[in-house]
Amino acid sequence: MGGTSRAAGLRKGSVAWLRTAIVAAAAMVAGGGPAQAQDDPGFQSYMVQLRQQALADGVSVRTADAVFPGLTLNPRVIELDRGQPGATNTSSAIPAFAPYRSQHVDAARIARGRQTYLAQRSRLQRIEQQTGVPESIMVAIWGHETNYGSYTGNFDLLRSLASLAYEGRRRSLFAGEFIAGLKMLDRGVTREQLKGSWAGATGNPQFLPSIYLRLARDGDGDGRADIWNSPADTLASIGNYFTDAGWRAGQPWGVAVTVPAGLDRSQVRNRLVSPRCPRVFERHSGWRTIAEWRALGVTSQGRSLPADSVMATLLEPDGQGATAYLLTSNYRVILDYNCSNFYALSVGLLADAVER
Ligand SMILES: [Ca+2]
Repeated sequence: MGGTSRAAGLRKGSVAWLRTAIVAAAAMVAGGGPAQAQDDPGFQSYMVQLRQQALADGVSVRTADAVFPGLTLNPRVIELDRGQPGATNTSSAIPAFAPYRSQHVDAARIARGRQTYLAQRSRLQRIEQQTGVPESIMVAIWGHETNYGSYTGNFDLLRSLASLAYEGRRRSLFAGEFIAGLKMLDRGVTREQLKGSWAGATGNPQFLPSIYLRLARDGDGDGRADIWNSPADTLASIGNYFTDAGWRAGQPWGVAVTVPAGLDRSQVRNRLVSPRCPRVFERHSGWRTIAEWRALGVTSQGRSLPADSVMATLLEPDGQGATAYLLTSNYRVILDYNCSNFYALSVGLLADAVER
């Protein structure tokens, strides 16, 4: 996130000039010579195929005609995608959570979160009443995704998604997101608004286009779900995402706990392999009720534990002897938003700090 697309800043000129400028910029990024300045021929022939696919899926000819001419490969996006952890299996060592926490749940982000919380209070209360999603969780998601809207990404979203689809590592995912992006234009979103991270997430909540189409909501009643400029629409959309993903009202995301030194971890080991992001879930214990955890000697570090019957897993992100967390099914909802334990823990801890 936070990268800049050369294409984005050049969008206002004539099509011919624009195309020349983009191709030149792309060639500079790629470090290529004049041969590459004609753009990648494989990409252009894939665009012919993608256009057919988009039209067959109901995208209007008008939108297709506005987007496809001039669409070029963005080599920078491919480079960033190949640099992703998981793209190539490198180190399997898991870093400690504590340094990540102090960097991502820092005083500035907490202070800004409190300001946002106070400024949006009446709106947040209304959404919490409707959805059961805590006000502080919605604020913390906004804070983590885009630092409360201060950086939402400058990549031309359709160019990024087309490039990722062409690259092919996850073609059906990105081709689908590209087509969903075209449908956003059909719904009245402007091409100027369609900017975001290199990986195709856009707006304050960093929604992928398919998520926008399915879950973005109009929170201020003007008939549009403007997740780029409207705090009301942003928060209503995040609340709706969490409701859809199964947030249970009245339960916390989790609680910081102390684990007794003698706890036999093999006894609470998780024996299931998650089909979805298994490396994230394999770090969790099996499910036990809060009453069972209590009986095993696990104690809260401050906040009260959920009711005895609530199910929770144990995560020890900094290893044995350090602060651990009992996590409810609501933690899984945060993981649904972004499948990383460090991300989800930080969202929960930021939310706790904001409402304290
Ligand atoms: Ca609106």
